Amino acid sequence: MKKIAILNGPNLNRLGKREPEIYGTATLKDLERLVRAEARQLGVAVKFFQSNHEGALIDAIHAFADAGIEGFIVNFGAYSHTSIALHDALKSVGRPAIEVHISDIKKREQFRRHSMTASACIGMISGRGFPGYVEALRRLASL
Ligand code: CA2
Repeated sequence: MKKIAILNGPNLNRLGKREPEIYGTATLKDLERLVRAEARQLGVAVKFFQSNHEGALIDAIHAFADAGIEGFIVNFGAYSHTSIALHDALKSVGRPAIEVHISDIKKREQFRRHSMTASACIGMISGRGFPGYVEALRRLASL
């Protein structure tokens, strides 16, 4: 069975609590339920990890890769726009990753429009809400 890790970065544990006009009203737990349901259909094993800390996300990438994870779905939150270290962490494990953003970062503030981490990924899905994660899972499952 293919194994995929879903990594969520800073503040994504606050989903559903504020800014519903941008991120909706559903929570991170709801997102996990949605992705798990799709994973069952696809016959893929999924692992979830969320952290507000850059180093913890880097450690998780290394640990998941060493444990045999074959692909990553990543939403590094605001670290997407700043973190060369997370870019390098994805490069260091050499597994396909797809970056997901719930909101459309290209249509938001200037400082969100560029992703530092996307160039370490095989694709980016931005602005499609939670279904973006489901789409990313389908793409990785089909590789
Ligand atoms: O659109 C996305 O998925 C983002 O990665 C979400 C990040 C943001 O920094 C990125 O630019 C785009 C923010 C994560 C969640 O932030 C919250 C803010 C208010 C209430 C709940 C979550």
